[in-house]
Amino acid sequence: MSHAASTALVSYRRLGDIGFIDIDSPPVNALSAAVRAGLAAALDAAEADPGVRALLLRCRGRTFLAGADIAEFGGEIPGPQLPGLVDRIEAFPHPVIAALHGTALGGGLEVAMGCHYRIAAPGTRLGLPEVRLGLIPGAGGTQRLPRLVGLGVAMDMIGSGRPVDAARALAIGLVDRLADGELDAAALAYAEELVAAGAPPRRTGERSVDMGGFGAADFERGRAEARRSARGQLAPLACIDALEAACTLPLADGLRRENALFIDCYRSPQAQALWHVFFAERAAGVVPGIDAATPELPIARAAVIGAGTMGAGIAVCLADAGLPVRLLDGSPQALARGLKTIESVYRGALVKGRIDEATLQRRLAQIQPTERYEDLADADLVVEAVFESMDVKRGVFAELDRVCRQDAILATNTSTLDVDVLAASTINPLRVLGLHFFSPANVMRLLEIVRGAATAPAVLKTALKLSKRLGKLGIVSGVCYGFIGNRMVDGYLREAGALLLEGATPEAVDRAMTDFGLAMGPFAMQDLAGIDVGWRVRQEYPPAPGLEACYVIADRLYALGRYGQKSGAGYYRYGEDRRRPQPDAEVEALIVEEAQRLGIARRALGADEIVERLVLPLINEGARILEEGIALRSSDIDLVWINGYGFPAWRGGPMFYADRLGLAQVVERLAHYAGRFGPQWTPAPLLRELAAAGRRLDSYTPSPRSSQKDHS
Ligand code: T1G
Repeated sequence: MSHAASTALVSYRRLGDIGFIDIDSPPVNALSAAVRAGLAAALDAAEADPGVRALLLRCRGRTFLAGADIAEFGGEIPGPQLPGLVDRIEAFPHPVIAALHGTALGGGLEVAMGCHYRIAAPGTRLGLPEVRLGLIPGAGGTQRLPRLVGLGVAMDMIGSGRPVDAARALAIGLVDRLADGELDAAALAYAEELVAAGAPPRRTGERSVDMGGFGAADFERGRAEARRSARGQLAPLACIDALEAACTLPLADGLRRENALFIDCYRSPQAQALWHVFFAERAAGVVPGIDAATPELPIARAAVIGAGTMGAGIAVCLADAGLPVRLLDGSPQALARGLKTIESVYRGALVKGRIDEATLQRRLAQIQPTERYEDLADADLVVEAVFESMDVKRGVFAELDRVCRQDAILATNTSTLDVDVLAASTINPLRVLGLHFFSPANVMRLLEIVRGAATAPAVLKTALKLSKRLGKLGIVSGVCYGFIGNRMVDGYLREAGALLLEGATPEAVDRAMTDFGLAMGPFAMQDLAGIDVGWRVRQEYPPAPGLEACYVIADRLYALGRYGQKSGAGYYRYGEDRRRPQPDAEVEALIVEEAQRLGIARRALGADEIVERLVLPLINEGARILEEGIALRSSDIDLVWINGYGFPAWRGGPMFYADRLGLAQVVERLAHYAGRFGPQWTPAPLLRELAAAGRRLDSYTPSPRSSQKDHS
């Protein structure tokens, strides 16, 4: 056997006419510098091998190449560059066949598109998700994909970053064949068939783009849509620029244009923020005290208590994960309403083509209503989602103690109440924790998993696995008022209320925050959540002395019955289309009146001050949450705000944003406002400590905490 070449991760060898390049770099064959170097050496060997008639590129392990090595991102990219390697594969004088399984993503799919033929195992997912990392495909993907699948499909795949499955890839011409049976055998047979047929190298780059009737105006429309739906983001616009180049420039010039656009994105803070989010999501599941040896409890049957909006949404989540669900409510009317809500959710999904009629019927059959606690006796997991009152919840848990098996997990969906107090009211607090879903529960990806002082490791591990099974992003929080997300909302909404009295309008504040990148500003958010909900929480947790004024507008709106979208008016007025808030002069007048009554001189406030006054309280409270060990790491706080409160991922979340600003500046600005407005702005001790040491929040790991309930 001659012309073989092998590095630790990549090998080349030939059997008969067929050369094999095998890549084996666990866990996901990321195209690290070492893999690229190995690939370069393998190509050297193959190019020098006179006996090769076709080249088969394969990966070992659970997936084909999952793209560039994101862990290498940040500085200069070392070693052989991927675009050059893809060009060498495309230029190879004999057919090169890519055998795809698991995922072929980003640079991995670009390598496959540099190959001349592609065969995929059924179920393989193929995509160019770079835009989700603040990038564009940088190894020819924006030039070769439209040549293979046409401009329309390429725009959608590159603009959304969404992968397609193998069957769809075959239908759009992205792969040539689906493997029938074992992939290695099918791929080898395909290579031998191509050699026997004398098939030529089929270079994607030599094809032209089927524009499918697209014209220059369509690119402009695409840019306008990207500016609207991805406000402030660079990569979505760069994707369109690169695709336009694929349609207007020869391949070599198109590749140069792509590379220039790629480098612009690569150097942008937005990309760095999204890489942070990528690894933050992977780190979130790592919890002290939980490891491979920690037992996991089986969950085959679930139950939900309370058929209100949250209960119904949670039941849908559990059913969508394949679980039979008992939905309990003491009121037959509420139960009927809950079932109606559930049916309307599934009918909506049917209309949108997300499910078919058979699935709808199956899901509805999975969710069985009951008014009897005894019907929950065989549940492995019970999620309580009743009215937010400690007495009501204690009553429910007492019933669960009576009917449920001792190893059943009892979870509360409370958003503010003390999980430890509730757990202590049961006979076995070890099996109690919080599962705080966000509304609508079947849509929102975030799940705060609230670890009580007594929660057993097995129960916590089971909850973490369950969150993945539900397609949720599970973030572990300790017990305190409002856990991570809602606790931070307090300061944010307090300042929003103060800004109104000082001269801003609800729409100016909301616009400043949406221009900053939030999905929605604080006033539209309160109108969505319900001004009455905020008022009720303030009855249980009154504002700190001296800060009452910050809530005076909200209290006045409540007194007027202006609860927000649900009552047709709140900070805004709402017509038929509840999503279109209309500024309301009545609210403006009310604000001016209250400012006068409180003797507050109103002034013009710029967007920068508005953003600073709202984001700094998030950072400050986030730092307290971190130093108390309520959150395990600052990136968990970022994920809560990105997935639960619409904080822009391309800014990395409030804590990452703080690290980018520099903690010294953050502390200086907080102290500035403390001087102007009072101790509520006092910088958190952790911020001062880290700023003084020149450290970042993401370098801080809180000491393992015992339950601290004294968060005042
Ligand atoms: N680089 C580095 N590490 C990666 C990685 C990558 N591309 N993908 C996964 N990992 C690590 C991950 O951090 C985790 O590590 C472990 O692998 C398992 O991942 C030029 C520039 C492939 C679908 O965006 O979507 O190519 O936590 O837990 O749920 O145009 O990982 O165990 O230490 O996610 O089975 C484009 C990113 C890059 C794909 C598997 N590629 N990866 O999901 O496992 S940009 C991507 C994924 C690019 C070119 C450009 C998923 C997965 P740890 P996991 P999973």
